[in-house]
Amino acid sequence: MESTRAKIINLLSSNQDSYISGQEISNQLQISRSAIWKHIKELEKDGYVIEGIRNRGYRILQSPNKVSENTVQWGLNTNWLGKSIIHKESTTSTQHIAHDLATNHADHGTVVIADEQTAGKGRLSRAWYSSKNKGIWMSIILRPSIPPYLAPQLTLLTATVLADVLKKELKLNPKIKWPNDILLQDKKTSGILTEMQAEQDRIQYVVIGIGINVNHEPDDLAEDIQSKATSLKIETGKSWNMTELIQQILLYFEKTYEDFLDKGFSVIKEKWESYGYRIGEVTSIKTFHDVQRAVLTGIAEDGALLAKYEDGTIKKVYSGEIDWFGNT
Ligand code: BTX
Repeated sequence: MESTRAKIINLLSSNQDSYISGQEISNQLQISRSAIWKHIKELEKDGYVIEGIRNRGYRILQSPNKVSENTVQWGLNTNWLGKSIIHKESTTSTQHIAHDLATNHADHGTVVIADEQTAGKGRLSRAWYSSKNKGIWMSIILRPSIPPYLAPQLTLLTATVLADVLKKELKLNPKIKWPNDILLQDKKTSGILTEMQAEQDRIQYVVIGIGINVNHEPDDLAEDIQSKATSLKIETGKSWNMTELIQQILLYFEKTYEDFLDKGFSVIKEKWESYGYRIGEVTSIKTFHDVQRAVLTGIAEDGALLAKYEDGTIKKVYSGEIDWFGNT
């Protein structure tokens, strides 16, 4: 349930340029004027600068430059995504927390965010470096009414959301490297991990983990990834406000997810392919048996990569090794 404090922030932020009177807050939230005043004092302790003028009311002048449940909720324009936010300064992995919450009936759209992960997870038991206050380490709980075999589409969807935010809001030129790396200048700046709890024909819940390197300097990246990873700051030369970025991601995510449920996968497929790294180019694909040249043509409904071989056949690639950076 939304806290009273979050409701006050929402009310104030729906009216960002003008004041909202104590009486109106009191009417809408059914709490006393003195209770409102106490909540405002707590928000100020949280770093909010709130102006209160007699006979006019309150307005937020500035939100704190740190990620918290309140700061993310202030100005978040979604309808259902992020209505419940759990923020931790430090945790093993936001995926762990999200799984715990989801098995305990957390709502569709619950979001878990951490400033730092001490055991961040990548795919296939790989590690994901998540240093303190440098990036966005976040998990989204969804309860989609799609069959389990279509769940990989949610990873592709998430990749298009991140690429859209980087392109449209930050004016960068992101590429999506199949299946789920977001690249800037050929280097990984973001990864996505989708985990699911399902019965044979029904998804109980999905947890989508999103990691984005935001304000890392080159030296903040672990040594073993320095040559292949980057951050938004390294690429743009400036620091980014992580609260605003999270809000944008949640807003784009909600819209894209609704479009996907409405119109199906074709919208996602088209967008994914427009961002796809080396789509339309020839590369080498190494399978168990051999290495063959093929043109990468796009993605299939089940999330596989489509490759057209020299003999004209188009095959799905699920886990073949691709020579991404070679010139074929
Ligand atoms: P992945 O398996 O595609 O990528 C993991 C690989 O990426 C590692 O083996 C390493 O080479 C490289 N790597 C590790 N950390 C970073 C980093 N910070 N930046 C760039 N490259 C890196 C990708 O898995 C899925 C990542 C999901 C991370 C989110 S964060 C929130 C949520 N919680 C959690 O524990 N995981 C997800």
